[in-house]
Amino acid sequence: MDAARSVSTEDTRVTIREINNSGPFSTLADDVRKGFSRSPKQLPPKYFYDDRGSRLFERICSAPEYYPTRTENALLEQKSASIIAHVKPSSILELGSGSSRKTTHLLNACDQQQCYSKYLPFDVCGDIMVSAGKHLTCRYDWLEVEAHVGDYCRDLPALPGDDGPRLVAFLGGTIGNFGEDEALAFLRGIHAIMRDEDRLLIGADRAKDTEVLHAAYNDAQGYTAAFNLNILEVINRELGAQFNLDLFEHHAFFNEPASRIEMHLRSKSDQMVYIRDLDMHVSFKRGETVLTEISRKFAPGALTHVLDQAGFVIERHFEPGNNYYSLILARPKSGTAARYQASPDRLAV
Ligand code: AVJ
Repeated sequence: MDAARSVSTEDTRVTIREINNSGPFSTLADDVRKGFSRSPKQLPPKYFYDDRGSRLFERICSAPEYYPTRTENALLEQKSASIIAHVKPSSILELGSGSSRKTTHLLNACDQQQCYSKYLPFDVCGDIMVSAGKHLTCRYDWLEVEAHVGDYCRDLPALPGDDGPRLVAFLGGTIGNFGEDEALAFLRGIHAIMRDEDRLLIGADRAKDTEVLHAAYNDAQGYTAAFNLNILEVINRELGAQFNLDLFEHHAFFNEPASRIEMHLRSKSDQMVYIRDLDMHVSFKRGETVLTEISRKFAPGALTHVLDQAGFVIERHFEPGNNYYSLILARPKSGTAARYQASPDRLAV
């Protein structure tokens, strides 16, 4: 069953395929009901990113305390030429492409090396990919953009294959927002759509001084706090809830034993909140917190381990002088990539 729908755009070099266009909030009701029924309460971080949340996230990325974006960007700027020369991709598939800003380093390298790859952004929001795609086709006269709308945790199997090597990019350090099992399952899902000559390019944040980490998630301008609180605004709007944002506060800290940042929303008082569309009353004790995001900070060995478990070997590992961040190029372990190449009887896995 191929439910994908192709939508035409004015720009003939930007096409968009809707694998799943139910939008970012189609699972919100279920997730909110479940998350508020748990103890401790919890919400999935993917709901931060409505229009306002996405703008706040952009602010976070340029805040002086938030080093990951800058660091990854510098690594991509320096290493894209060698990555493209090595992989010679016929297509670049980017999971969670957003504004595609990070991708320009890879595309610049393609341009310089006359490696005319197709670009396949994959995200929940089609509009952003179309406007980013138009921008990119203006900049690169050879570029074709085939945007895919869907949920990259679920819809990867519906992606089209490719004849040449594919570079699958998962940047920004988002792998850190998954728990251990989730991260492994996600990487295995990527592995399942890769062939031997394909490569995974993944960015991950590293463990470092607590003060540096703390500052990155508690920026002085308060962008991270506003970003965190915005998830309540999303629930108010999408589910007719009555959260008063003044009665919650941002709380982010480094959980050192678990090597992860935890972002919470902390209730400033005893309160009861009604969520109309769920017909649900949720009570909060003063000081009680809702976990809204984990952001794991990896040791190099932990990255090698999870990639190994998912069927990858690290081919190149780029890091800055301060070891703040890892940009990793990995390939499927020999003989483990089955799709397209294997004889049909080997596809039953
Ligand atoms: C870029 C999505 C991985 O975990 O650092 C930034 C999101 N949360 N500040 C991260 C985020 C709070 C971010 N990711």
